Amino acid sequence: MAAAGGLRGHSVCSVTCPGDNGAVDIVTRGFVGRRQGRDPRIPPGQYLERDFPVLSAGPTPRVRQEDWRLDVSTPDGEVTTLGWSDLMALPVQDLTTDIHCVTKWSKLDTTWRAVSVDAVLEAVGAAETDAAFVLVHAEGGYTTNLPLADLRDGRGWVAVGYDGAPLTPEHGGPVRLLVPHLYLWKSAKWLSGLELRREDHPGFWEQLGYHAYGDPWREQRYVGD
Ligand SMILES: Nc1nc2c(c(=O)[nH]1)N[C@H]1C(S)=C(S)[C@@H](COP(=O)(O)O)O[C@H]1N2
Ligand SMILES: [Mo]
Repeated sequence: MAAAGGLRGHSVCSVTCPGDNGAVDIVTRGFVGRRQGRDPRIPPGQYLERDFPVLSAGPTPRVRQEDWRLDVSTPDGEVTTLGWSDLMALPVQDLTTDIHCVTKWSKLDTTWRAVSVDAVLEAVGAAETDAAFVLVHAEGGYTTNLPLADLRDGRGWVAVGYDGAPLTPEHGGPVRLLVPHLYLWKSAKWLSGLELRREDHPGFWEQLGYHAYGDPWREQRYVGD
């Protein structure tokens, strides 16, 4: 079940993350902070990142657009599969949003091309369901869980482009999930399945002690936060 390979980019955050240095924090708050201001879009404990770091718990799968498949399954075990051309037949939208990684970087105003999860659920006839949770599956075995409600109403996206170009393999191309209001580990790269479930089931990082929900504004990094 676990994704293969080491935990690249996910050594213990409290030791290795910039922005986690108490001394720097104090200086920022007490002196620099008041003059420079702090962007209110950056959640507590996060720092502003201008690059786009790659964080993958394993090797990068190479999936061609024409080979990409998304299996959407219902709690009763009905599976509907979408391919690339099915996805492209749905409304593709441009969106700008902020993203927040639990390793403490946040990136503002990132631009994506994506289909809403609403449109995907509609297309596979799963919009009406008694499922309350989703276990998201990715090529390579990565999984992550979240309430279905958090993917609805334009809050969850099936992304195919980033910054004016097709999504690169490193960032989850050809297709990744994007759930900007939760920590970015919920945004599964190389999306391969949406398993609609009545009960919650912890995914890869969630089984390793990360928070079941992961709201950056409430700093829900680990179980118990
Ligand atoms: N399939 C898969 N999706 C994944 C991951 C992963 O290891 N495998 N890492 C997650 C984590 S922890 C983060 S922070 C983001 C990183 O996305 P990026 O590499 O595009 O910055 O992807 C998330 N989605
Ligand atoms: Mo992450």
